[in-house]
Amino acid sequence: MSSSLQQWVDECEALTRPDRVHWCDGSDAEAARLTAEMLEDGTLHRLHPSFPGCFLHRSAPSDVARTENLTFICSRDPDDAGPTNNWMDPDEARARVGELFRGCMRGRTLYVVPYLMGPPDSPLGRVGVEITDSPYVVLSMRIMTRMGQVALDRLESNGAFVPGLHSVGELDPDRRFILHFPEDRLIWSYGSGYGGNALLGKKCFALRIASVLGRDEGWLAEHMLLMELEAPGGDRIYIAGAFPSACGKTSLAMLVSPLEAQGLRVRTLGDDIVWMRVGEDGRLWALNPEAGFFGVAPGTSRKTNPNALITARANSLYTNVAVSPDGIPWWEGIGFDPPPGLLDWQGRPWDGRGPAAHPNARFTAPARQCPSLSPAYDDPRGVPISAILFGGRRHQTVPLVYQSFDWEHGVFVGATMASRTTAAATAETNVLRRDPMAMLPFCGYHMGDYFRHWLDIGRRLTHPPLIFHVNWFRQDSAGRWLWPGYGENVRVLIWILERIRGRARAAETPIGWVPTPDSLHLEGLDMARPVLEELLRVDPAEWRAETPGVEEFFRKIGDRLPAALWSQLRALESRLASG
Ligand code: GTP
Ligand code: SPV
Ligand code: MN
Repeated sequence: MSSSLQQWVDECEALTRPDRVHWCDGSDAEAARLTAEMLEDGTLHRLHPSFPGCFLHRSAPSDVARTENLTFICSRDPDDAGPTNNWMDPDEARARVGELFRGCMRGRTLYVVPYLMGPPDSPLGRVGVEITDSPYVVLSMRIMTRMGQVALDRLESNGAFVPGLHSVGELDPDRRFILHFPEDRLIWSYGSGYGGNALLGKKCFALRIASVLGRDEGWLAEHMLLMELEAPGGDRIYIAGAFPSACGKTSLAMLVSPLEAQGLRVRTLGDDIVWMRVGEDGRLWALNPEAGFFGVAPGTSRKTNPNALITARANSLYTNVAVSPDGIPWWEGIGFDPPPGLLDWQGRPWDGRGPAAHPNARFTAPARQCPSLSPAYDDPRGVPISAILFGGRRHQTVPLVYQSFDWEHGVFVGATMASRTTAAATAETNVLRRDPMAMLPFCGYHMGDYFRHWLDIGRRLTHPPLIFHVNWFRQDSAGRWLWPGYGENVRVLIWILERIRGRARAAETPIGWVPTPDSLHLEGLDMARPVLEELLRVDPAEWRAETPGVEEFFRKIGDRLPAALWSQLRALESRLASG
């Protein structure tokens, strides 16, 4: 084992004073032992035998989502964190939060969790080591990453790893900090046991720290799904898509195509994080560094996402869902009535008022169990990307789909996207905010530099993916969805495929290329023509009302915003003025 790893573990042990230290090997026996202990002490609860190997976990009620206000980038220079991140001086952070870690594991076990992000043998793969006092985190990391011996083996070869120190502390939001030290590639997380705050391989490493690595080394770490679209005849293309938290990545990645009989099929590679590099062939290559899905439960049903239900039917954790007295998980939008005697997400008899499951209740399930998993999922090279999608929850203004004019305009589209906030984070929900590339909470450095990095990557691509914006969430004046969504989204993917092939018709508008009504494959879908026209409508007046918000956001980014994006804004304004 690497001596620097042993040294860091010793330091953490001296700081946190655990009663025991356990090095995790990721074995079945280890998982069985931890599970038994957690059943014993009430951290986990058994579920119905028809969910073999599945358990329920209930969080502290004040610890059910990411806490963006308590998440910090601790770069030496505050300017490197940029105006969209919280910043804390690294020395101050070490002193303040070091005090919280001091002795915090007394009476507890310190688990050393080595994990690999990316397929074994992939040049893009990276090792992380999380130290945690939460056995729930250990079990979750075992699902979400390639954990244990496989990571230690990889560590042997070059010794480099991203260290992350985590303690649940007192689970007190007033004593909670999610800290990233980009210069040291180090993560400190104190006071939360919730996924994105506590499973350090995910948002902390694979996005915030990895985005910095990508900036320095010339690649991209993105908050994206990764999917394969198979066309009649067997041709396959790969698509990556960035939608903000709880805006449909898992659902799109696991989509069951209503047109399978016609040879149109979707396969899943990833649902949350993508690492992308420029290949020697001038294409953009992508892989999913994770090994599991930490998916939103509410809204998941046999109709909306059957593959997710199958994936999470065994060997999975359910967090903050409701359960029937005999241990059947239940949540809003699951597609059947609440069983009698339902217990809500806090374990209380549900009185029918308020949600039974927490709106951000989640399942943690192994990717291997996904029926639609693509054979390319753990290809060490990754897959070549033909299209990038940006999207969010937009009730008005934004059409079902449009194509950017080119890479630079596509970067502008991603940089200026906005979405309504969701229960995935603790702040107010359903308010519209700019969330560039769905990375607002996850970019580990200055957002202006991040946009420049995207533009630089584009210059290195001789065969860049086409860039699109999608919006499944447009509403009519009564607040009803205009588009059926879910499986039917494949119809938009078909249009995208045909655009890549140079076949589908499109109308040029001030914001980009929009499908002509007859260019969408809508056979078998009962959609009235006026609804379709409303879905595809681009109203210059509405878009003119949109640009001041973009300008305000660009001013906030400040002088590190690439001039090319200002030019894009001015060009859009002038197209809208004449439109
Ligand atoms: P994170 O894991 O937080 O990053 O979320 P995600 O982007 O993977 O979102 P997910 O697919 O889990 O969807 C979140 C919510 O949006 C669920 O309640 C879904 O049912 C709902 N949703 C997903 N796709 C659609 C769609 O096409 N139309 C509508 N109306 N809702 C959707
Ligand atoms: C998100 O919030 O975007 C998630 C869930 O994917 S978490 O891993 O908790 O960040
Ligand atoms: Mn996410």
